[in-house]
Amino acid sequence: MVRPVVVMSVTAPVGRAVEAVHDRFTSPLHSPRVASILGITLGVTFTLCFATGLVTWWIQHPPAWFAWPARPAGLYRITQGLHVASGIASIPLLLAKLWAVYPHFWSWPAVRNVAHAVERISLLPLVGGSLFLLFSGTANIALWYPWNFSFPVAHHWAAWITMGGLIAHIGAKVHVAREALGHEEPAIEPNGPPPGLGRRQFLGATFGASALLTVVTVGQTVRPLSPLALLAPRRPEIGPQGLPVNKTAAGARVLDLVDPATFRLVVTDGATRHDLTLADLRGMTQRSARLPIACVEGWSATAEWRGVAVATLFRNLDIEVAGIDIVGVESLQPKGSFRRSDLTRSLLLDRDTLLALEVNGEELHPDHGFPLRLIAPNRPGVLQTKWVGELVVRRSP
Ligand code: HEM
Ligand code: HEM
Ligand SMILES: Nc1nc2c(c(=O)[nH]1)N[C@H]1C(S)=C(S)[C@@H](COP(=O)(O)O)O[C@H]1N2
Ligand SMILES: [Mo]
Repeated sequence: MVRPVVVMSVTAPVGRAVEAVHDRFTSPLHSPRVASILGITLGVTFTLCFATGLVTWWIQHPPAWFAWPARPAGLYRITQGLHVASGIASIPLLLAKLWAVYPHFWSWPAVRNVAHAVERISLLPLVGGSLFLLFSGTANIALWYPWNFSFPVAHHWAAWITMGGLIAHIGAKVHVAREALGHEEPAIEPNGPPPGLGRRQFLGATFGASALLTVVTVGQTVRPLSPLALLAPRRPEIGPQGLPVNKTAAGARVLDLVDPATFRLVVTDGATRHDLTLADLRGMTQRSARLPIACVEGWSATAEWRGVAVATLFRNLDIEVAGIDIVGVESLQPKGSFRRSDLTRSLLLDRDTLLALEVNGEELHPDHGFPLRLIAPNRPGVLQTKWVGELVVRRSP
């Protein structure tokens, strides 16, 4: 079994210093077994985070081969809920893991050979990347942006770099982990139990902290646990019309731009343009759908939406759906990165892709997008455009 190097003191002052450092690391918490158990758990939560994170990235920046279905309607709320929950659960695991292995950072010689150098260098993206992901993700869902780079872009690239480092790390450590887990380490040290926390208590406290953090945040998306969501920035039932608000009408500077008397929904298809009043929209067949808003920040809430299905609208306007590539949805909001979204073909054909006029039996509150908002199944909240003013049909050439 590979244990931290035991240094025999030969030359007095240096030897004593190294020996003193080593003595402080005899705690069972710094054993390969603890490092392996925490490492494997982190391996599971990080893989889950990476997979679900890529889903959210690809939905918003679809590569040619990627097609996200419109059904099941609540799938994205589960993938993104899992992303944020497994990320939050990783925080105590990572801190405990770093605590368990920090004596290795002091191990000597710092580099033994080329393979060892590569192994040590790969710790930089692994540890740096992990800390960055958990910090940036947590700050983002707490609506705190202490940086001036694009969060999704930085978080996305950090995820690839971290996972690269993780694969290299697993390659370097799998034999140590196998050996460390292959047999039970003696609970009692030969010199009597060491002072301080035992291995079981340490792991128990770490997993307990992880579970507790999960319980006090996951209520942001698991409705029955919402009363416990003390640390969640949003609770699914709190907000106008019983729904949280991401951006208010005042914050988006649309209050003065929305006048129901002069409102027109503009639909353009090539050279053809239609201008529809609210009365026109209310005169069309209305449809109700129970659909969630599933914010990328991990909260979600279901509501009963009512309005005109985009498919119905297009039928009424004689817009041929065949041949449409994408429909651009533009908000009246003058600026902001979430003021527009794209409707893919699978959403276009779905009967529950609505331009909603009402939510939970009432006219939309200004903060929920009055007079008209998009709501569609299996979609990140950032794409559920509020204060819709224009639909732009784009056909492949
Ligand atoms: C985000 C995930 C992880 C991070 C940040 C992480 C970090 C670290 C660091 C910094 C070290 C000490 C440096 C060294 O010994 O080279 C280490 C050691 C170790 N890790 Fe990980 N690790 C992670 C995942 C894993 C996984 C998935 C495994 C399972 C194979 C694992 C198994 C180990 C083992 C066996 C050691 C050596 C412990 C010892 O010799 O005392 N780690 N880890
Ligand atoms: C506390 C931990 C974490 C939180 C709270 C968190 C939060 C988030 C949020 C809110 C997004 C959506 C951003 C957007 O679409 O606007 C996101 C995306 C993403 N996350 Fe995380 N994350 C965490 C940890 C991780 C970890 C550990 C990984 C990878 C191992 C990861 C990989 C990704 C990826 C690849 C994306 C897609 C890129 C993006 O849209 O930003 N995340 N994360
Ligand atoms: N025009 C516009 N639409 C928008 C946003 C925005 O900032 N501007 N925010 C989006 C985000 S991030 C979410 S989660 C949902 C939230 O909808 P709600 O505020 O009605 O709950 O609206 C989306 N629609
Ligand atoms: Mo959102």
